[in-house]
Amino acid sequence: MRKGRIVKLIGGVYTVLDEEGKRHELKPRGKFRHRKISPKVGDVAYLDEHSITDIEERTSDLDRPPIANVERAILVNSAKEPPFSSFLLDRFLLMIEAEGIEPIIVVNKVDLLQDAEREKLEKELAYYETFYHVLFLSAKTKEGLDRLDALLAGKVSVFAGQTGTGKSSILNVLDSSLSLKVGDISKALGRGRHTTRHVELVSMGEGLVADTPGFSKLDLPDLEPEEVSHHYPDLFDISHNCRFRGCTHMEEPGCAVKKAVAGGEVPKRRYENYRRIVEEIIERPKRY
Ligand SMILES: Nc1nc2c(ncn2[C@@H]2O[C@H](COP(=O)(O)OP(=O)(O)OP(=O)(O)O)[C@@H](O)[C@H]2O)c(=O)[nH]1
Ligand SMILES: [Mg+2]
Ligand SMILES: [Zn+2]
Repeated sequence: MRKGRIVKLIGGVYTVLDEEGKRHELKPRGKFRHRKISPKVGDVAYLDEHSITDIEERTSDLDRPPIANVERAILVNSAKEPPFSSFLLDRFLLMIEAEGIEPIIVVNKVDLLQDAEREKLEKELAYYETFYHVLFLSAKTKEGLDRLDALLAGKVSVFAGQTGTGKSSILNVLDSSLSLKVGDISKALGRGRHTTRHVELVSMGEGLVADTPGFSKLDLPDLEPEEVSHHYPDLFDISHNCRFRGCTHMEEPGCAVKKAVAGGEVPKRRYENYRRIVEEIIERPKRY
């Protein structure tokens, strides 16, 4: 049986790249309709002449953007236009961490910053560098792109982020033969329109990278309030010293996280973002 990787899905038609580098346009076999899962980009698929007959078990599985089996998520933020938001970054990190995928933080468009603005943003992100790769980039001046290129080598990665942050632009600089469509920023900001319309995996050196449509809103993963900090590398380490097991670090007495925030070890902003996320999880309707 032939095996390959699903690299694209448009209008119900899947493009599968087989092990010999040949592309096939296929539909899934009918049996997928009776199952809860349907194939998605990133899946390792088995195929016959006409259809996808089966897919392998996934090592990771994201719904937004819809992609399976990625090892790294390049979280593309922009320094300006749209403005940098640590709240969005923290939500993003939670979503990726909860799927067991390694996040890489990118701040694109640094060419738009004045020196003082840049200094301020670097300061704000210094804390994250303890736990993650943080890359300041410009698709325009090409600053920082070599470092990103090195992180993509030999891996399956996905570019994800708000619409208009420059995901497609960065990929175009990394590989000029891609010619991905790039948006008009004034339109993107005004109406939250996406330029990229589908998820597509492309070869990049020895690795694979997916460009994805940007989003304007980000769902939170299906977690209980006390589970949220398990996916924060910083808060999780500190939480071993909380008085109560299952501490949500909200109102409980003897909370080591709150103490660390008061002592300045954890930035206030990071904790405030955490609280907003937990509050949102507490308030959202239960899913069954
Ligand atoms: N100044 C500056 N502008 C940039 C940079 N990178 C991208 N842009 C501009 O930002 C706008 C959006 O870029 P895209 O690459 O289409 O953004 P995207 O993240 O792919 O957007 P979606 O496909 O809608 O999710 C375009 O007008 C780009 O020219 C950069 O480093 N500096
Ligand atoms: Mg795009
Ligand atoms: Zn606590």
